[in-house]
Amino acid sequence: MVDLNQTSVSSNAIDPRHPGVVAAHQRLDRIRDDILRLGLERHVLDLELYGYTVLDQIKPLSFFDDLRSTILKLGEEDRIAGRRIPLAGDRGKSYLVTWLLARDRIFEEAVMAEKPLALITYLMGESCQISSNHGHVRGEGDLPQGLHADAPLVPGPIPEAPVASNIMWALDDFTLESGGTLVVPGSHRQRSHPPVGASKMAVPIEARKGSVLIFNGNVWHGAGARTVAGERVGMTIYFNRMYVRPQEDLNAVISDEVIARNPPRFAHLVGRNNPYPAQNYEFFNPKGAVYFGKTQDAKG
Ligand SMILES: O=C(O)CCC(=O)C(=O)O
Ligand SMILES: [Fe+2]
Repeated sequence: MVDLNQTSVSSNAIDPRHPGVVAAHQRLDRIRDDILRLGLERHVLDLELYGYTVLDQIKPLSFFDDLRSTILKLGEEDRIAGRRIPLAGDRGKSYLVTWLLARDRIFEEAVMAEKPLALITYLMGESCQISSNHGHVRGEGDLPQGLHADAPLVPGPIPEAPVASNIMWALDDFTLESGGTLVVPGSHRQRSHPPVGASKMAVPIEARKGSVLIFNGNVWHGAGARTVAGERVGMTIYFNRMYVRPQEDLNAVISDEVIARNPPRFAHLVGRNNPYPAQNYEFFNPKGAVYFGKTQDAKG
């Protein structure tokens, strides 16, 4: 039994549990301990009830400014190189800036920010990995993004344990007018892609610049239309389970030097330990062997 009240257990009692069961219970304890230590209980309740939550000011505002200016600088480099990715057609103003984690050191600090990562771990388990790290620049006058669940290529009914979940850093104010993210509260329980007309149920997430949004990937959401001048910049760190193919092959481009300067979990997050794909005529990557059992547990 998990010791929910943290009362002491007699030290010479023989634990009848299978070691795999002990490990699964210890995983739950670690997730719970982190949530309590970081004071995130209310956010867990939000995630359960609504499928998303908003964290305030987990870093100084200057860090959000630095992320924003770095994303805009990289987006400009993409434009000059002729590879900028439009989000609302060639005539639209909105665009995506991709592969951020591989392009500037500042994004490593964002990825390892403790509170959002603890909430993602609550949703996705300890073994989850980064699928992509994107800047989302929304300009005035473009149509809203279609509502969707972050479960691309997955046929419904989508799994209850989300295949992906997202952290969205609000690098500008998120409001209805600014083109903030729209969401259908509680829709993560439907386990489906949004039906036609779901946008009539959507509300804007109101979040000041300096906030960080966490979404269960099963919640129906999408960028709203910006109706005021200027740009809304957001940054996603998008996580998936180990069995999902990542949007960006970060493992292939992140060097051992970058791995060495970060906490141990970083290596796992970028895919160093994924059992697949095998290399060098092996059956699977041996570093990933340990995950075969535990990833079948939603929190594993
Ligand atoms: O930009 C946004 O507000 C949402 C982006 C999003 O949900 C996505 O690209 O999957
Ligand atoms: Fe999304």
